[in-house]
Order: sequence, then C-alpha cells, then structure tokens
Amino acid sequence: MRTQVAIIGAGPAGLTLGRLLERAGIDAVVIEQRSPEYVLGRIRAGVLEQSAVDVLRAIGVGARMDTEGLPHDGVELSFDGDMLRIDFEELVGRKVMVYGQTEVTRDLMDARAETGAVSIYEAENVAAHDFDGASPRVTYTKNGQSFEIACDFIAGCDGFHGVTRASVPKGAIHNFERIYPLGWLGVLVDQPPVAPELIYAHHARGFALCSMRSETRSRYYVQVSASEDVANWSDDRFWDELRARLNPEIAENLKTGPSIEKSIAPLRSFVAEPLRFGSLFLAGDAAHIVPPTGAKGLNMAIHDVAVLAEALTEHYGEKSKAGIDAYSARVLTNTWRAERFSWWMTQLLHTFPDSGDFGRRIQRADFDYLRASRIARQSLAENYTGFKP
Ligand code: RFL
Ligand code: PHB
Repeated sequence: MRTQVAIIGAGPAGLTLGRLLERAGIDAVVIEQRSPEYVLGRIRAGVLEQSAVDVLRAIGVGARMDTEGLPHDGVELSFDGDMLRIDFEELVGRKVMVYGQTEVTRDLMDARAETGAVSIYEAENVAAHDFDGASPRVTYTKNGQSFEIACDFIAGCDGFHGVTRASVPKGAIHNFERIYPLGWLGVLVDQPPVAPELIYAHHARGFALCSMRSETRSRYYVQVSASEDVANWSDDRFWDELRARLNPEIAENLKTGPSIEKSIAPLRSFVAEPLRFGSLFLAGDAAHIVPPTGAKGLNMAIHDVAVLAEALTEHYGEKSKAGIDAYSARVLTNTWRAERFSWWMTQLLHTFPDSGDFGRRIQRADFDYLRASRIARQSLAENYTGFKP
C-alpha cells in the first residue's frame, strides 16, 4: 500500500490529523494497535479550549459537541474548604467546553467511517522505517500477515508509550521529564454533578477534582500516591475520601452511586525535543505529557496536529517546506507554555510528601494572592482557557 501520510495511533491526535488531511485532499492511513472499542473505553480528558472546539467544528465533527457539550464560563478553586470562583468570561472573555475525550474520539471515528477513510485497527508490531531517507515506510502485522505502507511522511500520534519516539536514535532527541510521586484515582458515576462548574480542591489530605461529562454523569478524582493500587479503593472509601477533601456544604450535596469506571493515572511532565526527524513528526502525547491538573493534554494534541496539517498542506499545495521546517519550534513554544501552567496548577493544588509546613504556607499564600488579585486570576483564566499570543 502507498499513502501520502502514515498516521500511527488513533487517539485524538491521530484521528484529528486524519480528518484535517482528508479535508485538505491529502491521502492518509491511520494505523492503531488496539481495537476501536478499547480506544473508546479509555476515560480521559473532559475539557476543551475554544481553539480545540474551533478545530473540531472546522473539520465537521462539532455537531454533537455543540448540542451535548456543556459550555462553562468558569471553575471553582477550593483551599481547605475556602472557595474562589475564577470567572473566565468576565476575566478574559472566553469559555471552555466540557465534552469527554471519548465523545470526541467517537465523533472522529464516525466521520472516518462515513467517508470510508482507511483505518487499520489491531495492527501488531507497528514500526516506522527510513524516515531519515527518501523512502519512509511503516510496517505492521495483522492476523499473522505482514504489511508495509510506503509514504511521504510519518505522523507519530501513538501516545506516550508508542513506538515512534522510541525509534528515534538516542543522540538525536533530548527528553525533559519530571515524575511526581502522585497519581489521580478517577471514578465515573451516573449521577448529576455536585456543582454546576468544575471544582479543583486543595486539602491537607490531598487534591480532589469534581468534574462531569453531562448533566447526569460525573467524573471525580482524588490524589493518591503513585504506587497506590486501585484494588484498595472500594466505592465507599472513594466517596468518603472525596467528601473529606471538599467544602462541607458541597460535600453534603454529593450524589454517589456505583462507579462505572475506576482507574489510577500517574502524574508526569515530559517534553521531547525536537519534534521532527526527517519525515517523522511527533504530535500529542507522543511528544509531551502534562499532569492533568491544567486540562491541557487533549488540547495540546489538537493544537499540534492543526500545525502539522497546515505544514503538510503547504508542502503539497504550495510546494513550500517552510511549515515543515517550523513545525518543531512552533509546537514546542505552545508545549512549554502549557507545561509551565500545568506544573504550576499541580504544585498549587496537590500535597507533596516533602513540602513540609513551609511548602503548605506558600501554597496558601498563592491561593490568597489569587483571591486578592484580579491580575492573578486573569493569568490563571488566560492560561486555562488557552493562551495563544
Ligand atoms: P493517546 O490518546 O494516548 O492516543 C495514542 C494512540 O496510539 C495508540 N498506540 C499505537 N498505535 C500503533 N502502534 C503502536 N505501537 C502504538 N502505541 C500506542 C494507542 O493505543 C492510542 O490509541 O494520545 P493522543 O492522541 O496524543 O491524545 C492525547 C490525550 O489522550 C491526552 O493528552 C489527554 O487525555 C490528557 N488528559 C486531559 N487533557 C485535556 O486536554 N483535558 C483534560 O481534562 C484531561 N484530563 C487527561 C485527563 C489524561 C488523563 N489520563 C488518564 C492520563 C485526565 C486523565 C485522568
Ligand atoms: C475530567 O473531566 O476528566 C478532567 C477535567 C479537568 C481536568 C482533568 C480531567 O483538569
């Protein structure tokens, strides 16, 4: 088989890129190691920035998001039960859209199915070759048979544990990383959200987040240690711990029920540099990871592939290499901005084993500064809703 762009990975980055290229008349194939059901079963992000919403609308997959998504004008912070609302609309004139990653993925999959775009699921032993030379190709096996796709470009959209970044020679790539000694234990429940907006809560017992997927489905998280085993957390234990970390009046309104999903995600900051190696480009979680506190990962993935699609469109249309050459630098500028914000939100809101009394007082001072200063709140709002200079 031959295509113009071989996209490895059918998460939000790969599928959005596929759609962007399809719209630009560029031929692409998506190669994914899991089944469609497995991909849809991963419960992850919930918050889209305006720029991500704009991309999804522009590629014709925004209809369900616009009817079922929940536009939010702000979020609440809670510090040992003291509440502070960050009013995005009033501070920076922007909103965010609460719409699950699962639904974004489903909409993109449906769009591919409708146009007959080629996706290969359950591909094993996927490998990227010769991206340094003139004949890049992707190989894989399926049902015991070997396949090869010759292409012009390879898009590494295969997430943090994918093969593309790992196939770059060690000396050609520099990784920046911080691993936090923390994880988020998340629970999905068919109950109305405890409050109309998201609540990010700092508490001496640890961070908690109240989020949602719809008016009848809620998503909650509590900070746990990185080595925690999900099997130690009965639903009752989870609800007790969540209540203990929230403002008591809010905790009283919490509607609990049997969890329909429960999992632990580790917290990590990671950036690879550069993001282009000959005809191979890294995008999304394959290129960078942020702790989920700033709700940035999915938004960064959509940003990356929008830049990449523009560069490839320029290459095929105007025969210009400028976009391709600028890809890594453009994406890294946005990446480090989001890395800084996600790191800052994480250190403000979590409890760390080694921060001590001094660290806790600094966190409180940070919260009090937000309470007292419109400029501080504006900075948070600007970054959370997606700062693009
Ligand atoms: P994905 O979604 O990991 O998709 C990569 C795909 O590549 C496949 N793959 C391979 N395919 C072929 N061959 C191989 N060798 C392969 N290896 C892997 C995988 O099966 C998968 O289908 O990466 P992508 O597309 O870059 O998307 C990134 C986002 O998924 C991620 O950044 C977000 O989920 C992060 N995130 C959040 N982001 C937000 O913007 N807002 C949020 O509110 C938010 N909350 C979160 C989050 C992530 C979380 N977890 C679990 C890490 C909350 C959590 C708890
Ligand atoms: C979620 O709804 O899963 C979610 C929301 C906000 C975050 C992280 C996750 O910062």
